[in-house]
Amino acid sequence: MTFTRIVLSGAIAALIAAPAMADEWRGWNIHPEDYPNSIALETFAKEVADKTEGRITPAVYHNAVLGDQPDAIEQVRNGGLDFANFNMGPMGQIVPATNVLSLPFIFRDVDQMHTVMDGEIGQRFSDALAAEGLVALSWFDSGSRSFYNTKKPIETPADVEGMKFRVMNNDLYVNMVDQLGGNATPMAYGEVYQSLKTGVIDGAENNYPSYDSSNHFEVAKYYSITNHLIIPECLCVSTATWDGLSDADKDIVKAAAVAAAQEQRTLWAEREKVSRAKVEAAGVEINEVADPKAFQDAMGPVYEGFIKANPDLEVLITDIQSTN
Ligand code: GTR
Repeated sequence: MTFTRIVLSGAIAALIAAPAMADEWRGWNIHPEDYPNSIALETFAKEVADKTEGRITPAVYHNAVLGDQPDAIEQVRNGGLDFANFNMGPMGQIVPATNVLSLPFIFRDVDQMHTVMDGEIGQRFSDALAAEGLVALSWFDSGSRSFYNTKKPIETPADVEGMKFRVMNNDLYVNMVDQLGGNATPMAYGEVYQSLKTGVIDGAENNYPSYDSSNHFEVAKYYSITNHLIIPECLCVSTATWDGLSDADKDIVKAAAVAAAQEQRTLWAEREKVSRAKVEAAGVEINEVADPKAFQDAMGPVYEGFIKANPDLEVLITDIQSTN
């Protein structure tokens, strides 16, 4: 046997013996490990690893350790990260159609949001995301968002006047707070606690689970139920990652994402109650606003400005509004 033949047969034997290299996926998550979204992402990861028999091993990085949300969206788009759970709020700056989901009071309630997102209209948003490098495989619940602050209960739009609120990174939210007479500061989620504590801002807005898990309730003790935003969240995979999958693996990944969303929605409903009870027990003052319609009426100019700037998106608004 010549030297070349010995080396070659050795190399072939090593190849046969070595298990196929696993495809290690990196996933971004903003929330801590015990949050409903985090638990569902872990279920997704486990399901994909199990069903592909370890050929794909997704790992979830919690607590935004891989960067803040706008950066992470870019990373998933360019294939630097493989998957993530994104809120559609910051997505609007990149995929304009998704701004429709950030219009205040666009959905009547969370059930209507799910009907819309799980149906044909949701597919239109998925198509818009796909054109920008993001494959939305399923939709998570994010409840509804209300204002909270360090100063006083908000009863009417006039109470917002002169107050400084943190908003997510999207011009629509700046306009929303402007129309109520307040000042809006776009800021990364991770900076809000300290900014509330030091008085850089007076308040922010979010759902109960995030208000709780971010500990904002410790420093901003007035939570006023405005329910002004109901924003869906996606479980998104990078198009670069998705395109590299066989059809059979696409089916596995899609099914795992749908199952994860089902789990997330169940956990979410429970967590909303738990978080509300927790913040109340910690001394948070929760109030229903006196006239919810007054807040809704104040949003007229937000809609008018949006439709003027995006006439092609008006049909999405009317289609959502006419969905039961
Ligand atoms: C949460 C949402 C996060 C993030 C955060 C924020 O409700 O789940 O993705 O958008 O709000 O306010 O930045």
